[in-house]
Amino acid sequence: MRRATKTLKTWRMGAVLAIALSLIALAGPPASDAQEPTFMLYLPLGSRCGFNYPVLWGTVVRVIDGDTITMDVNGDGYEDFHVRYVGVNAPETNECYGREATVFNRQLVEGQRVALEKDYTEGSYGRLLRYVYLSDCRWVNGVLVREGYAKVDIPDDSRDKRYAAQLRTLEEQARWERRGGWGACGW
Ligand SMILES: [Ca+2]
Repeated sequence: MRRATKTLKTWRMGAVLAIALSLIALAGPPASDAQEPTFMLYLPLGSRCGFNYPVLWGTVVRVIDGDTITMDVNGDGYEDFHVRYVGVNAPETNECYGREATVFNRQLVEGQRVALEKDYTEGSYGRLLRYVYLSDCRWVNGVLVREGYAKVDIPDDSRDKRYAAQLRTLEEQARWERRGGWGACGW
């Protein structure tokens, strides 16, 4: 009788342990911060960016429009090339919300130190296609889409689809909330 009780207790403890272990297995390993920040729109200033791909740091010299900037990467203050944000398209300055997009982009990045990440396409000489991150880790391409200053622009035959799903999710949120051009221009 006594022995049976003890066996039952041992069995129970074993079961509890097995359940606990399987729960830990389901939860997976703790998330590494190296995997997340590329999709973060608003990380607190000073947080570390954990980039998944190589980036090139530089300073934004000039904002051309809602999706194009010029960069100084060798530190002499003069622009070295243009960067076109990849995966997104902001309205032209003569189109609805084009002026607003330019102003917003300027407030966001002009004079800022930013990191550039390439997807598949380099871009043509002097005009590189890149994802852009602020030093506080905000993802510029994503912010523009999320706030309704740009739409996702990834043609079917594009090879630059690394963050297509994330961009489309952000666009859906912007459209749902009628942000920026979605409300003002009936995109
Ligand atoms: Ca330069």
